[in-house]
Amino acid sequence: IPTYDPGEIEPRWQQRWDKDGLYNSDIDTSKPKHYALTMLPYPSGDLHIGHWYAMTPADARARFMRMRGFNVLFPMGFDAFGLPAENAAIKKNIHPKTWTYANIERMRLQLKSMGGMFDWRREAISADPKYYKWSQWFFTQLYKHGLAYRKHSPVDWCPNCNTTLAREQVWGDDRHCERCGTPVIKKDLNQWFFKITNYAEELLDFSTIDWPERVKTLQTNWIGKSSGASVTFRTEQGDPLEVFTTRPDTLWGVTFMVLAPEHPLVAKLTSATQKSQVDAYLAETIRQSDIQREAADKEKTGVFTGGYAINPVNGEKIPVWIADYVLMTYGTGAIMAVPAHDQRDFEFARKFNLPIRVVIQPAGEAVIDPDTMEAAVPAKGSMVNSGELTGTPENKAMEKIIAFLEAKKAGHATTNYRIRDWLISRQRYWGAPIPMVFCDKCGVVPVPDDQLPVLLPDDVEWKPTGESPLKLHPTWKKTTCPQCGGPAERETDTMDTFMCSSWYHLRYLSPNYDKGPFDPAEYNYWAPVDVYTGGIEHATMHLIYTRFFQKALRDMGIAKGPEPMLTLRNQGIVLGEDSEKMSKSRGNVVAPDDLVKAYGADSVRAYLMFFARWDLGAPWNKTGIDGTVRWLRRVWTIMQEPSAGKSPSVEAEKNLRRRLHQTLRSVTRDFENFEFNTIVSGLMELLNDMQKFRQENPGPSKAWDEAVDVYLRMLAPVAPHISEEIWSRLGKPYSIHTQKWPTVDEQAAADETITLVIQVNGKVRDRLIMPVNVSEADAKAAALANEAVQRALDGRQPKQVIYVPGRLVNVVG
Ligand code: ANZ
Ligand code: ZN
Repeated sequence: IPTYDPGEIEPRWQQRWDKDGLYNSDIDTSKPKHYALTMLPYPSGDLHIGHWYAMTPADARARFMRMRGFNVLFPMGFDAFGLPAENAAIKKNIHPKTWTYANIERMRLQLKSMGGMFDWRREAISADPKYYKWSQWFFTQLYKHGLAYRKHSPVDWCPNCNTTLAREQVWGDDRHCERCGTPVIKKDLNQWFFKITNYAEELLDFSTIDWPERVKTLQTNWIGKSSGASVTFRTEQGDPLEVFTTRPDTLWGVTFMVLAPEHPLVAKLTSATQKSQVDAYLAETIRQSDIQREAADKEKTGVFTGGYAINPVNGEKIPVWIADYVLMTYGTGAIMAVPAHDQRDFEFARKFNLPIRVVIQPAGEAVIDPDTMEAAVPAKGSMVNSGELTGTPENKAMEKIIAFLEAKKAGHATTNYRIRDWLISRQRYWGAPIPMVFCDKCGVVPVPDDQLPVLLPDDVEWKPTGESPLKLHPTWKKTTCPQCGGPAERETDTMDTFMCSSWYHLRYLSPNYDKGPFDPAEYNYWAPVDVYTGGIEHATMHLIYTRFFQKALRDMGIAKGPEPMLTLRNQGIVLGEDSEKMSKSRGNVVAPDDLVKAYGADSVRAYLMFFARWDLGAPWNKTGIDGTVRWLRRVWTIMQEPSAGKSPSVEAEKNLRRRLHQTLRSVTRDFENFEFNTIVSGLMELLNDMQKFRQENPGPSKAWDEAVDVYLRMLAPVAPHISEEIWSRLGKPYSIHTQKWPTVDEQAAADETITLVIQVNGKVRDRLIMPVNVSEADAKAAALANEAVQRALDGRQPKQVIYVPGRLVNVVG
């Protein structure tokens, strides 16, 4: 047997598989389909160990599913638009397109070196015009269906990246840009939005998908549903002042109201004497973010407007304040303050000496004194000090107050969601141009289908003006109106790249199709995605956006079904050896290429599956990989050693088969459950037993041949090259990857048993089948519980129980 040389074996097989189209997946209605998807990489330049950690097990599982008889689609592509390309362009003076496509070339080769079963014919790159034509088409479809709209609105703006940022792209207390760390500022711009809020309720329904609890919780919190009431107060000037409250049953406890500083009624409510104070406060708060303003530990600030509103339940005159802890972006931007029962209102009341009135009394507790209370009282109990509703028990309070408000025409039950519409506009160059045209006569006009794509011009210049290069381009934005033919201007904003990645799984189905975003025949066969794998960090943005997208496509009649991906699983993170996040600046980055060069892709794949629980991740451990390398070398020699010498006994073969089929059973189950580390450790242990068997029984053996065959099939998804090479050297039919996954022989896998004779006072009463390694206590207990024994004892207590290991139990009594 030659020595194991992955450097020779691996590229050779990769070329062969490629040439034979081994991983082409085409429609085949004779087989059940399985669409396995792993999150596509951003072409940042290098595939890092995290990509391998995420993708190797996904690939192994796709291979496993294929061997189990599914027609598997496992595609790959690149999320190719976005800021880093543009930043690189500015820094290094390379065109974003050049930078991006050079990186894609490089990363594609790296991905190929992994030996993945990607069907490269289906590669999709979101920056290709043939791709973004359809991103643009979706945009116009959403617009035509009322799901895209334009609105003048304040946005978070990164002065360094010169772009708007989504809520999720702003981080930390200092509100810095996710990409570059620069503190963000507010800017007012005309922006495009998608109406994701239309789907807030439906997005809370996870009943048709198998997704991790953590993701479902993160999405549920992100959507942030609360049930309560809308209550309309009236200002002294007679304007309706609507508030959202989750506790309308505390309406008698309202002692002041608070408006967000941006609230439209602030100017009108502000009295002449309070004006200068109000103006000063506005100037100071407007810069802050919602996140800063909402922080619970923040010292409360605010000012009195000098205006009043009338409480609709009792006609009381309530002072109206402004304070930054009330957000304009939630509810109605105004609150009724109930300091006795809401902690934020309580702190505000104490700070500004405002009255506190208890209106909910917890059962069995002493009456609370508002003058001495030190925190808001949880509003659990019956209503007190509440006019005609006083005495209403907790379980009736909501129902009664809603009826009361409706009768007075002062309010009604309502639901509020925290989720905001999806801001799509980016004032950047390297993205899909938003396909809209502005005409003086016709207004906003979508670019007609036959004029798509709106191509991104290559000849742009970067000037540090803060403006998008598209805006500065001398001719690009000048166009004619698709409706009247008159002169018009193009939208110069490009789309958030999360738009492109919301539907990439559909583009994979037919990346060259030009009559629609996807070929309906491919869609009808492959959709939806059966298993999606990727990082938990996408729980709220990408994974909500893509679900919204699917629902919108369904409602527009473009796609079918409520969900894009049926099963989702998240991998953990590979940290640096120092347990820190891997990063160039820390110098703790592990480069997969170096590992592949040193050990071969199969060893790297197997080690990545072995060294941590996939869903948890772990710090990288350099020394561990040696064990994996040694294991594969042993596989190489043991599996290929020719048989010669003494053949095994029937007993020895039986034992080998038991171990083999037990391992097959657990490996199969582990693949199903995404438990990849125990697959590799199971195979390692089985190899030890096989080696021992072979040392004792080196001669020809059917059980041994079966073990080699089954072992290689189990190994194939994990280490596709070495298993193919050994398989072919043993003269088995090409390719191992098109072989069937072996079936567990349950009889062979069953634990070995013995038959115990059960006696009472020396007389045989029954026989029991027990595991071969049954303990004395278990054997005795089984005998005593036996019905025949009970009958023979006839109520007598056993005096003694004798156990003869492996043979009998005698009950004396
Ligand atoms: C009176 C009240 C009494 C409230 C009480 C709570 C407890 P969630 O659950 O997050 O939906 N609120 C409403 N709009 C607000 C805004 N724009 N900015 C800040 N706070 C706002 O919170 C809803 C509650 O948060 C509402 O119910 C309101 O205070 C406050 F014992 O009204 B509540
Ligand atoms: Zn026009």
